[in-house]
Amino acid sequence: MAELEALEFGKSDFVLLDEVNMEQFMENLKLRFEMGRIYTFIGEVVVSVNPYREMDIYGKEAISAYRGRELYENPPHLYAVADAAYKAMKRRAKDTCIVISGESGAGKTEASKYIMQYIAAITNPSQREEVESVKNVLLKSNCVLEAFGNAKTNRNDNSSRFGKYMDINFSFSGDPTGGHINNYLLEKVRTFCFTTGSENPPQTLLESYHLQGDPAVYAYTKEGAGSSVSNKHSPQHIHRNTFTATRSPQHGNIQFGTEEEIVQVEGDGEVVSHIAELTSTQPQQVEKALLFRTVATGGGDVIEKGHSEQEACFGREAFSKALYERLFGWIVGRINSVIEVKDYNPMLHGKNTVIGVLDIYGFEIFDNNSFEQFCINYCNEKLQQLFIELILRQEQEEYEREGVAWQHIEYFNNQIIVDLVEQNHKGILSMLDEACLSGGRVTDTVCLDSMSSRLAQHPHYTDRKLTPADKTMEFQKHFRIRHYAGDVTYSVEGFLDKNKDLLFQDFKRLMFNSTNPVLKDMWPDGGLSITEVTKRPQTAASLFKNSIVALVDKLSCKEPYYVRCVKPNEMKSPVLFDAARCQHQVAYLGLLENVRVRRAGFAYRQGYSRFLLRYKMTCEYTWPNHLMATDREAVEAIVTQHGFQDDVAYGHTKLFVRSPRSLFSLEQERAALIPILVLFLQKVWRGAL
Ligand code: AOV
Ligand code: MG
Repeated sequence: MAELEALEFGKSDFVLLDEVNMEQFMENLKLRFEMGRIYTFIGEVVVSVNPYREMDIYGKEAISAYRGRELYENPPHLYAVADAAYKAMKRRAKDTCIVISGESGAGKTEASKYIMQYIAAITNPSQREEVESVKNVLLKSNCVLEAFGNAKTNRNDNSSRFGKYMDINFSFSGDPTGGHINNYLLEKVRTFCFTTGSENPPQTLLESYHLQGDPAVYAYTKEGAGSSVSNKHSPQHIHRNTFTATRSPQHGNIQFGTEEEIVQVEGDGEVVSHIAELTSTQPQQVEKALLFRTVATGGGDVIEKGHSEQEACFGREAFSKALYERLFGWIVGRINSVIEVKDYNPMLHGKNTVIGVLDIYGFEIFDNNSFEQFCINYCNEKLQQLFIELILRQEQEEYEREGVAWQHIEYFNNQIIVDLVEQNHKGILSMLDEACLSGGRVTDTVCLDSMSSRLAQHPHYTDRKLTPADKTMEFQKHFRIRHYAGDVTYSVEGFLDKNKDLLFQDFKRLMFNSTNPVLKDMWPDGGLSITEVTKRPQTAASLFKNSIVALVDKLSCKEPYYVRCVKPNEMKSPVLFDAARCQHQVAYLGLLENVRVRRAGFAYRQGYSRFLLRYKMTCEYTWPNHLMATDREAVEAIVTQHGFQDDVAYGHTKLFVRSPRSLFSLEQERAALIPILVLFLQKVWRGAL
């Protein structure tokens, strides 16, 4: 079947290209996109090009065509990868993960949803109620999370503004028993840099929140007013706007003024009392939290210090962001508490295995790149490192270790950029933290100057001031990193504040004292007194780094499957294949190297004894036991009997098989033999033989 595909729609696996070079790769990718074949394999990796139109390839028929089949039996599809990950998990009791990568708008989130749908569709054939309910929550949680965590950006109408890693737990019988969601770096700055669409929630709902339907009335939403979002995702957008309209805009409309050197909230107090009502707190307490902060003096006294106007504005914004972040975290926590595996007993239920699905924001280059883009792009560097680690390097190293003839393939190792960002003491993150912890004196530009002098020699770092042409005032606040995916110029403005991520304890206490138990629940740290609060809370960057390092650790102990998403054009067009843009992505995703490694390499490998255990029944010399000197010789006998001796290499401990088709024929023969064998054994047991 795959061969037929290849004739009509280009090569279904890039490994089958006549020659591995960029030209042929791109020609094949373009041809397939134009023929509506959006998926192509590189071995077990699926390359996906966003079709920007509805495709009739995800229905029930497709699901049953891929179910339980080998990767090469069907045309390339997300379902093939999902099935492979599922099979490995079920047959070999392996934890697996599916890593979906690609830039913003390339189709990662859509892919993750199809994968989840597939897994849901092929499990629990007996429709057991408790399994169905877990599946339901897993599938539907997406909609809730998107409603609160997605936004329209200039690159994607429905862009995920948070990273998501979902573990799905499976029972011994292969049915989902629960799961866990980790979310990463929610972009909370959008609570007041609002660029989303303008659909309105129902009027009655708005009124209950003391809101007007027109976003232009609110400081936090007026920027986005008038922009429209395509209706395709309407329900989600309504949820989203319900949220953004309910909490943040009120805050934005609080203005501060100074009278006789005392900072006050302007106006008649109406907005403050609305906020108090919505958060189930007292207006006086809201006002106090907005205008004062409690500080511990050196002598151990606790005093209240009035804010300057600027500090009050800063506090207000930090409070809006924190409300949003905590609400999002609370929602994720609620979902987790419903789907967490309960009453798990390994003795009773067997090994609990996991499939992880990672959908995390893609590499981002905007017109103005700030701290958020810096973190997102760092995360993508880490994932690329994992890809190199797992697919490219391990592969090469294994051939060398096993003594199998092998031609070394050159690839760009981005470790140097990862180090530039995260190395202790010497990396950018450490320098940012240093600046944040050194008190209020260090400004963004001072920090940039220090960074630039320390990193002047680094091949992937440029201080824009160094380029004579850029010596304008504006560029004095920028630095540039040569990422594996391209150059990105970051504006350092706001880096330190965003990294400190400071929220005055007074706001936490305010919310902790809310009479609404749900809100109170979101702010447990509000119960601490000012003297108990740690002096040096972790910075946003170090928290993020730790979470990404933990994520990479989690992924690296699982068997990985990859979906590499490509965005065909910037216009969201279903017909335009922007060759230059695509080629750039193919290059930085390392797809060509991936093909080379794959082609030079072997699709399948197995230790001799395990191979023997699985296939010895297919050969007269090895069944039921072989009499040869070593397992390796026995394996040679199987391979020779099946006639694919030219398709293999013998390593020190493992057999390497070049083409999966050889193995496939072996699998088929084994599958055909099993029923005969079972009959035979039954007869033996019954004493008939
Ligand atoms: P992303 O997750 O990779 O971006 P999405 O998965 O949100 O990108 O895809 C962007 C848009 O492309 C979707 O809203 C769909 O309109 C369209 N699209 C993607 N994949 C398909 C598909 N298989 N079939 C039909 N349409 C598709 V970001 O979240 O911005 O990095 O942070
Ligand atoms: Mg997304």
